[in-house]
Amino acid sequence: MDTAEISEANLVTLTEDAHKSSDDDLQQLLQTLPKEEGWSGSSFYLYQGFWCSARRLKPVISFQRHFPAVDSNVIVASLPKCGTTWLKALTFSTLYRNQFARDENPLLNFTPHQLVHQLEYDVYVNNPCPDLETISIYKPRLFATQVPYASLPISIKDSRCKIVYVCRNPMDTFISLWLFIEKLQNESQELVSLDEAFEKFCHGVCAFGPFFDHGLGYWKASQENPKKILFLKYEDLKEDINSQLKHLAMFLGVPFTEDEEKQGVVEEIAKVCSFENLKELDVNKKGLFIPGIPNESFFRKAKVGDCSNYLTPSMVERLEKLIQQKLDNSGLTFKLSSKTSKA
Ligand code: PAP
Repeated sequence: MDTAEISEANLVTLTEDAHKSSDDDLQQLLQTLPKEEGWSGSSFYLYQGFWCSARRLKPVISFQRHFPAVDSNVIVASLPKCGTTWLKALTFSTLYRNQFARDENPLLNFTPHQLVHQLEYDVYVNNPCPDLETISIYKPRLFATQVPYASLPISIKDSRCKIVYVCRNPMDTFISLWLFIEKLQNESQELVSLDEAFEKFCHGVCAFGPFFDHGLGYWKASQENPKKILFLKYEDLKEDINSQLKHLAMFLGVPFTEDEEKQGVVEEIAKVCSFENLKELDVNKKGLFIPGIPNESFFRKAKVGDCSNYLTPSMVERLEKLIQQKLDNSGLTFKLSSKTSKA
């Protein structure tokens, strides 16, 4: 059975199952799901067509079931290692720029992940119905998710809330993810080899993957509803952050005024959110995101094309073929260093 078939079959029974979130129900549900070994010893389960660890599934289901999206909400969406940290910083700084003094951006003292909460991690992890009022003091409320478009809560799709998605070329995403997991590996975990991880990635087995399904889900939705979903690419942000920021502000309904542009507000936001700035801030150099994951692990090299230092020519060829196959006629393309990969 391929991923699509499994997904179809699961959707019917699992939406019902999603209404039960006790641990017993979760265990029962897990037994019905296709299972694969993950990259570092724990298993991934195929839930509604995407791969998810058992630990993550419970908050995902609570999020699906209980998140009460309202029209003013903004959701930042991504796959791990596609630019989540950067997009959180950019969206936060753009959306709330009139709520703090220009030289007092909260990013100077808090990590992007502390300022923009991840729905299926910190928001729903301990409580199926958290009080969202107390989670963020800023309005309109801004949250983040890695759940694929097809599996987002109905309230997000039915309301007029906006989604900003960031995608990254799969080669750099794979290497960034691999190096992140490798660095955090501890003795109790069994990390697969780079070759094995690559096989898994190509078969779609990575957190919230398959990679291509995730990107294409948001891509198609953004094509159908461009006022609701803005699709950004990491490589474009790297290439011209100022115009991407203006685009983002316009999409969010808070365009930069002429005065702001003259005063250099766009450049200021780009600079505060830049890799070079964030990486050197004490708040990002010290402390833990969650136990076992230091804040500094979200800042590595931030280079487009760094994958070429790790992937063999045959791996590159295989991914290029996959890109062609998966993105065929979709209109979605990726920049892999200087060249653009077209479907
Ligand atoms: P997450 O999904 O687990 O939160 P995410 O932020 O998407 O991680 O990915 C981290 C990548 O973004 C790292 O890429 P690298 O491994 O290729 O270096 C990290 O360096 C990069 N990154 C983090 N912050 C920024 C930033 N401000 N600008 C550009 N890239 C960044």
